[in-house]
Amino acid sequence: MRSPSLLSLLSLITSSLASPSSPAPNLHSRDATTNLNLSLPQHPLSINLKPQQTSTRDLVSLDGLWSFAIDNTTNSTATPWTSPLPKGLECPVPASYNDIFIDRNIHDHVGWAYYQRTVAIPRGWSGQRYFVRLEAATHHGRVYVNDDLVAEHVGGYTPFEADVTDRVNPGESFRLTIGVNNELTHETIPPGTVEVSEYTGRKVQTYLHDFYNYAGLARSVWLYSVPVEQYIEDITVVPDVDWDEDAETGIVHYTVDTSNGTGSIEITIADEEGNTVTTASGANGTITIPSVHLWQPGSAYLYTFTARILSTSTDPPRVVDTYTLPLGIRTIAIKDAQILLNNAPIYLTGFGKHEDSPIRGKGHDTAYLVHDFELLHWIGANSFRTSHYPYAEEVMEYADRHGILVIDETPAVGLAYSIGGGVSSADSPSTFTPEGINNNTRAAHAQALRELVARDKNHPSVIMWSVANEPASDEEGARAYFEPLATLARELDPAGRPITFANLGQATYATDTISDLFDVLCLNRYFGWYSFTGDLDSAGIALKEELTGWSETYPGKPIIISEYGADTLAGLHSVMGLIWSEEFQIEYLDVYHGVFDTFDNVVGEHVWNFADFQTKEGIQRVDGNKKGVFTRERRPKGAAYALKKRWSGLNNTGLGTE
Ligand code: BDP
Repeated sequence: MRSPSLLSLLSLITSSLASPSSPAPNLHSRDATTNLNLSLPQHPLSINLKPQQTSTRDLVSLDGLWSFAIDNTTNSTATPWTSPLPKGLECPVPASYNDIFIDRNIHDHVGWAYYQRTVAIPRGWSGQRYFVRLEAATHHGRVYVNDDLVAEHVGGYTPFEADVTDRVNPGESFRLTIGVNNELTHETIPPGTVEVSEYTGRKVQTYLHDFYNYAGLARSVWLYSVPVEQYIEDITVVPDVDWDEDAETGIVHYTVDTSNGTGSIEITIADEEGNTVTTASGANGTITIPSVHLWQPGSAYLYTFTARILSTSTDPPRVVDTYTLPLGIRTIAIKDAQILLNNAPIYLTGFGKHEDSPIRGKGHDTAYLVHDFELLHWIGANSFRTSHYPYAEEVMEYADRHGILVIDETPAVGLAYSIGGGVSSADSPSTFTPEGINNNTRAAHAQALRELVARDKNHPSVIMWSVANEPASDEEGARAYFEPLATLARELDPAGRPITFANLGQATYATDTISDLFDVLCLNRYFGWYSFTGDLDSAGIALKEELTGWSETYPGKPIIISEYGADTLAGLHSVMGLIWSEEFQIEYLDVYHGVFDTFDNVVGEHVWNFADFQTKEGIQRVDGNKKGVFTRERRPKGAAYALKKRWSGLNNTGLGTE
């Protein structure tokens, strides 16, 4: 059972994020290991299971056009805009708002923006408890029912909810206003800095990652109901396999959390034909599935796990609540510098991606979702990383159904003050300081990790957690910052998935201070682009030298090259293979692949990036980052065909092409 009052939890989250309840350790000691406080401040979670329509639950989409306004005042304590918004602007949900309107003021806005619409609670919902659920509000959301604040959440890429049961009766309507704030500070994840221009008085946002800081309601908003009597709050399934049998036996450890009540819990597992293969009773237990169909890349067999609460006060028993979960049975382990998926080595092919498309920005779009996965399939990719934040839950579900492996990343990107979107500045300040990335940043980071694992723990597609992208892991303070987070990541996942982080080029095997805390070495490398620009001979030698160093320093750990790539202007050709041309991108990848193939412990290659994507305005990029193998509109560059050829010939990708 979990705590009954969601609202009190939500306010607790906000207040505890603002001022951590337990004193956090000093991150800046020279001897970091003696100064560790492993007890990170605890924040309750505000996430129930993703809403679904079942015989006991209702689901109403609140997507569509909402009234919209931005708050141009610099005073963050100004009265929230809960009165009816001025007529005029309508903003689509889901979508980032930045590129929708032809208005620089909105595009560049820093601060609160407001979405508003009228919502009716269906008449038939008496006897139900009902929630407004936001899949994401980037980066800080507030939910108002008429004039009252009912929920608040910090963190732009994970869901949260407001229980509105006691505020609006079935059959009544209310004004739903959602405030969304896009400000990033040194204590948010991802971090940034807000300054006020002395000339215009306008807020200006800077940040350390290159992708554009899209904001708004980029994912769906729902109104949904659950039975008041008792409902299923959470389900955890941990799959395993007994390999000793002739026919493999699937094992499922499960836990069902419910609200207070007296019903009994029944579990059914059905196969893809809908036949029940096994049943169980009780809030937790272990179920076996003889002759199990394994979940594999490219062949994603999914069972259906159904949990029901039954009231035995009637005969036959009455179903109080029911929820179904797709269930993939597979194992993931690290052994002898290999990643074992279902007990066999797997080689990862694929990309770092972004949620990014023209006009919608980071808005979830099912057409792009399906088309992107079609392209992954076409090119022979078996995996991707959710660089640099958790993606929409629909993406994870689609990966489950289509057999794509996912390295699931937190929004902790930009924790290296030496980097500005991939372009180094030599005399940058230290990263881990009280004025920089500090204990409060780490508390926000820990909360982002908790919410990521809570949301995605049941997905068979998720094979690894990435705790951060390119932190300054070579700087003083990095170990004190990351050691508790690595411990937390292990504690959070009952399935014990491997953990990793994407390592920054400047933090080499000789200077990095945290890689021993992780299971898999994910390395982002840009020899030939940010260093040895255009000189692929030197790039190949430097890459080989570095991989040798990592292999010797961490002999048991597998290596994935989690980023390598070159900006490429689609349609630009060069007979001499000069940089920015399609020929250079092909040659660059080819040099890297030649080196990878000489290392048995290199077990994956994720090209940066799947597609061109929008970046912050700056003098180093022309209309975004062009390292895509596809353009932003998803047209192939020459490298797409080269990758397709290579990946279709590789062993151990699990795609049946070898
Ligand atoms: C890496 C970052 C990635 C950038 C990439 C680049 O991890 O987010 O987009 O560089 O500069 O440092 O293309």
